[in-house]
Amino acid sequence: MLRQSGTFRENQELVDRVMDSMDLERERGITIMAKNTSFRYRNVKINVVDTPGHADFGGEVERSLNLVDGALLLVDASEGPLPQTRFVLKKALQKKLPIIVVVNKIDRHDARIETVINEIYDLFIDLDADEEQIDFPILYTNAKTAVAHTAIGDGSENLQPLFDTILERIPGPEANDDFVPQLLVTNLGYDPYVGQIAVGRLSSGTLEMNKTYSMCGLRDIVHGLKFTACYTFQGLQKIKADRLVAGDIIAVAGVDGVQIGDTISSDADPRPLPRIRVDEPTVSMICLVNNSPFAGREGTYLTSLHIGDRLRREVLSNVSMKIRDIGRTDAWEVCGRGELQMAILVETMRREGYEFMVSKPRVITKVENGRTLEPVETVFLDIPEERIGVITENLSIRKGRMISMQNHGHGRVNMSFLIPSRGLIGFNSLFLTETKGAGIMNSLFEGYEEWFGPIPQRRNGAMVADRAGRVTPYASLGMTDRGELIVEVGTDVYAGMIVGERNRPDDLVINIAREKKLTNIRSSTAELTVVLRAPRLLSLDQSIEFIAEDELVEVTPKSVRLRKMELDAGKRATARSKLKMELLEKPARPREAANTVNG
Ligand SMILES: Nc1nc2c(ncn2[C@@H]2O[C@H](COP(=O)(O)OP(=O)(O)OP(=O)(O)O)[C@@H](O)[C@H]2O)c(=O)[nH]1
Ligand SMILES: [Mg+2]
Repeated sequence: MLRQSGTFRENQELVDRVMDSMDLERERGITIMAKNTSFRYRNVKINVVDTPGHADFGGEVERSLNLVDGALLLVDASEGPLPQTRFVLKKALQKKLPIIVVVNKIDRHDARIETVINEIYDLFIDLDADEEQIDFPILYTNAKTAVAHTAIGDGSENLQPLFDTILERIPGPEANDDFVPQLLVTNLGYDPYVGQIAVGRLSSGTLEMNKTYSMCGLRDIVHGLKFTACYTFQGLQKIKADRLVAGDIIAVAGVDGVQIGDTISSDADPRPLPRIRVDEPTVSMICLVNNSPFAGREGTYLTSLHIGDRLRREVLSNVSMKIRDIGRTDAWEVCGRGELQMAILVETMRREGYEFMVSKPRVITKVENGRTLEPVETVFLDIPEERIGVITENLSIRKGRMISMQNHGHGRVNMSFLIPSRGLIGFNSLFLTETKGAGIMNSLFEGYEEWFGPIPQRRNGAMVADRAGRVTPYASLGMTDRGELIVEVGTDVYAGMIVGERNRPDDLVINIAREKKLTNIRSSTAELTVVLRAPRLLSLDQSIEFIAEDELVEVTPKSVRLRKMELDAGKRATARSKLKMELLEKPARPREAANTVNG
């Protein structure tokens, strides 16, 4: 769209996936943060907000809906609508936004356009769309070659049909320059020259440099505000402007302490808009200052001051995340919408030079009328037929109830389960193993239901180093039939660090730094032929999934290590037997006010 609308000069090189500008987005191939851009078509300025598709980032999508007057619903021509399509469409329909359906990837050989369109109609009906909304236009696109069709095979060679449909179907903003200015702050950004910037849509009125305004916060209104810079968006850049007009997506700098949801308005007659509401976080984890024996070796920022500041900064720009004070100076509870969102934050901080530790994510429960409630999700699976048994068994151990099963007769089955979110924590890697990578899983938050009862944790125990040292080939070989190592030969370990997954329940404390005793007898040829199996090195996401309640992931810019919370094996043994009883039998007592219980 940017290229064909002439936003870029002919000779200017435009990289692919230009909106996914964060390193992590490019590496993972997903959009994480909503971003906006604009282009001109037939002399109309069109602002575009690109939103993430993954369910964990629903907060971004919800918030972005405040910026726009219509939505393009992108559906894959072979996958059809996904669970998260339902989530975002529901939110868009509630806002009464006109929808344009875009069936993309029509070039795929497994495209099944007609069926997909029927599925989209079903989805609209299911979500109680009104008649006008159901009367959506459909475009067929190949985003790779940048071609849109109003009808398949209509000979179109560019995106003009899409541009025209946008102008035709999506009304311009109903905004009046003469009214009192109202800017609902929807996003926060940071500019190295001007500092914090507030981004949003100016619903009405104008904003100008050198005039004074007010900021309507959660509790009070601050008067006498002056901007240090005003911007509009053009292509991928912010352009300085002296005057901002109603209806446009804009940014202003110089508003100290501004938060998402605040309204910037007239100084004399402040009129706050309703604050942005997003669904509550469902998952939390504890983030701690690193106190491992290796602390401080690899990170730049490690103190509780650094980490606390960084976490508070995250909450300012990420509405679906919250930080709770847990009455300690070296630990915080980070609450968010899912495991992936948590892992992304940890990875981002690590790249910025932070060093810290995190606990296993757990669900946030509520207490209502004396009953403990927990978040539940529907999980949608598409798996090979022969894996039905093992997947069903694993999900029912995790308290999943099957809702539907469809066998289409070509060796694959679609199933859905209602399951407590708790049961899905750490399920992803097991699912990938059990389906040998041939399964597709999607989940969708449904709401809160009564506590489902105990769910067993990781089946196997950990292999834990009993002393500091360096992993030797000899000791590694000796562990071959005890389980699987997760550290390479030559890795430095400390006492209490996890070096492998045992093939039986309960932890095994081992000396992984053992050297072979020198003897004057030559080793037998049989011994020489034993090959050391490569360790299973865990990614950050896998490490977070792997750890149990009494374990931590130690994260530094260079390493990811797993450890027991209690490094002393003797103390662990006593604590463990006590904790196990409490955790498995019943949900622990909710902490006062915080409404959180141990999973
Ligand atoms: N064959 C084909 N591939 C496409 C088409 N459009 C996009 N793709 C590919 O699909 C993949 C995903 O594209 P993205 O643009 O990241 O998809 P997205 O919807 O933004 O994904 P999220 O932001 O993570 O929700 C990329 O590898 C694209 O090259 C198309 O029309 N045809
Ligand atoms: Mg994207």
